[in-house]
Amino acid sequence: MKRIYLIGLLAALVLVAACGKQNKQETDNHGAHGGQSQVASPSASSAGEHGEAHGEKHASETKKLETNAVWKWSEETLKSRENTLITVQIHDMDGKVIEEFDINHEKKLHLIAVSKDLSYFDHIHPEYKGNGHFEITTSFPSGGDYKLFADYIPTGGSATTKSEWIKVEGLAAEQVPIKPSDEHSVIVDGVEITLENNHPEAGKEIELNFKLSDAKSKDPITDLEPYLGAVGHVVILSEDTEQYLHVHPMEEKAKGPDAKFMTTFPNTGVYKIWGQFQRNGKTFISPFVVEVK
Ligand SMILES: [Cu+2]
Repeated sequence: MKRIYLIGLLAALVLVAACGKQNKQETDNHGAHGGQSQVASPSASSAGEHGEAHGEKHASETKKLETNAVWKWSEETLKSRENTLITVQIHDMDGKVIEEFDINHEKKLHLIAVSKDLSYFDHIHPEYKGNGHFEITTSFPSGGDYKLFADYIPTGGSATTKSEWIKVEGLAAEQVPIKPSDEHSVIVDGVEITLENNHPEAGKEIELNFKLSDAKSKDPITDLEPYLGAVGHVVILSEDTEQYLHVHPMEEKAKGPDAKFMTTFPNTGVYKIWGQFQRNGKTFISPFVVEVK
């Protein structure tokens, strides 16, 4: 009697396991059970490890998962050069917490902070605390208005950017005009970076090629290290900070002297481009201002 009971139980367990598998497949195929994060979690994290796949992923995404970000800071009044804890809570449009995020460029969420005149740029990575909650302690160099951008992909959704203005008390830095420059090269940390093909047209896909050479010897740089899993990372903002552009490296494994990225400027106007690269364990930022016609 006991043995029969055990066999029955075993059979039931096997059945349950098989059903579980099938359910998971259905979830993956139809994405109908968005709430079942426990089921979706293993596939989500493994997919994120393959950075190369993410370009294709954008193209094949058809589902629409809308999300929102709620920003909070620990201090009531923020002061320049003083630490503040910034938290970002991501939820869907019904206020339900988003649990799962695709890993994009090695991170679940990228936080970009810029001053209103775009002269200050910071790219940081808040820690994921679970339940759609990210946090990071940071500070701002001077008084003024800053805009924060959270860049993330909710699993089952597409690349999302949410922003918030933040006011910082303290001595303001001198405003720098955002002007397209005739010079297409900058020198940062002994590296000369030239932005080629920088006559972009609105609505047309363009390849942005950063060419890197030693500022003194003019020798091509060929020892770039991966930064966030690729040859570099590029952030682009329109002058009015309304347009945040997603940029995709062409050859992630490139080491220089060329670092190529694809993007499309949506409108005419002035845009600022920040290319971030890494060499000898140190990252450096090359800023450019271009006019899109
Ligand atoms: Cu980032």
